[in-house]
Amino acid sequence: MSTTTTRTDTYLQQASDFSAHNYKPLPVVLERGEGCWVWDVEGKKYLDMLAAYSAVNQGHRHPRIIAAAKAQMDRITLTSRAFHNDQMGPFLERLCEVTGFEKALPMNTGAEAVETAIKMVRKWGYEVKGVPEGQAEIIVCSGNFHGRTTTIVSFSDDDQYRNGFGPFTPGFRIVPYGDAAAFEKAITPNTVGFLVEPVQGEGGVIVPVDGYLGCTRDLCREHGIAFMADEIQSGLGRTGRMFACDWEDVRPDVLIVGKALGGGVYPVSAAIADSEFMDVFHPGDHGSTFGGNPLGAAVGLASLDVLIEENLVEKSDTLGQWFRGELQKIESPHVKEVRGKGLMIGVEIKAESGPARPFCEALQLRGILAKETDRQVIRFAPPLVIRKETLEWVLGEVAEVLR
Ligand code: IF1
Repeated sequence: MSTTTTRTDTYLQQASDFSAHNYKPLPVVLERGEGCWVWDVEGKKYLDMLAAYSAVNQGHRHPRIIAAAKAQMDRITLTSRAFHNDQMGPFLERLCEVTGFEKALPMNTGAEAVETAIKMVRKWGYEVKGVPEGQAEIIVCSGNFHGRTTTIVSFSDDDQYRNGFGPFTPGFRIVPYGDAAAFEKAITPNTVGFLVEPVQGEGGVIVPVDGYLGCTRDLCREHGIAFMADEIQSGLGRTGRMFACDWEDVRPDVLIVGKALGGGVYPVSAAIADSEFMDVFHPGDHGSTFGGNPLGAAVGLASLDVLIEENLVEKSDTLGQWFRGELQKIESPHVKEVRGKGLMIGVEIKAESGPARPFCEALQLRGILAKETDRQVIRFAPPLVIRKETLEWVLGEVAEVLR
């Protein structure tokens, strides 16, 4: 029997032949995106309920962000920091204005911004706090995900992220997420920082008990420890506030942003802090070829403008509350819990019902792209521009799949 080879098959084979197998993507090959929708090479339309892990909060190819990118491409795209460019200053001023901090150090990927924050806080520990050289400790949480560099996976407690990548960077202590008493017990005179996701993404959309951020923030102030919020995924409107820390009115000492800062168009990230921390960096201490480049800066500025002028934070809050409530009403023998904040939502599948992956595959057949996280959790994190009518359709499909 002749089997026709589809375009999808051709692309899957090519990816398998020539790419490292460091992912197991759903077998769908996308070629176009607009707003919340993407199309595969067979012409099939899908609703994107992942938004590239919250890097596409403004929707695919937002016209204003694309226009900013195209316009900048016709001027200058990369100078390196050996020279100044006319886009970085306006972008960083806007970023500081939106976040309420004095200075920002621009990088590209989230991991680079996390590494920047670690280096900043360690050096602050030695030069300002007076911790003995080489003794700085940073407390992190179980179930953390902060990136994939060897230093960052050094403090992961997920074996898959660490296996085979040693030797690891010392100077990190892991405490249970959400447990302020455990955090306090882990503090030593050499503790310089606490690195935490205000809502854990990859850990399975874990929202800490109310007051956790405020309590640990106070303990940090009491002990002269830098509270470092990794808002790379939870930030920029994802949880229904500009930053997830805002839910507890917590102002971190160091704010780490990425993903949606690049509007789904270009990698833009930053470590943001007041001068007390930022001024430990002197020329030549730290940098990156692309960090602060004019194209990324123009895109970053447009990404922030769209987020604010289209009121996407408010939309995430109201739509997310409604959507979560509706998901909770679905009668299903498989659902253990629906949790999240804003449009950062996880539907935990009971262990006896097997992993979340088959449910994501069933959703794919119905034209919905969602990705499991932490094996048991279906993550729903659509672009924040999604319309309520679209989510009403999603609810019908999800209800059938979950039943
Ligand atoms: C992958 C996870 C999500 C992040 C937080 C830093 C970073 C991320 C809170 C690093 C990146 C991405 C990375 C991507 C899949 C995705 C992910 F599953 F890995 F954990 F979203 F939950 N802090 N998360 O979520 O930013 O260097 O990637 O720009 O590595 O598989 P990055």
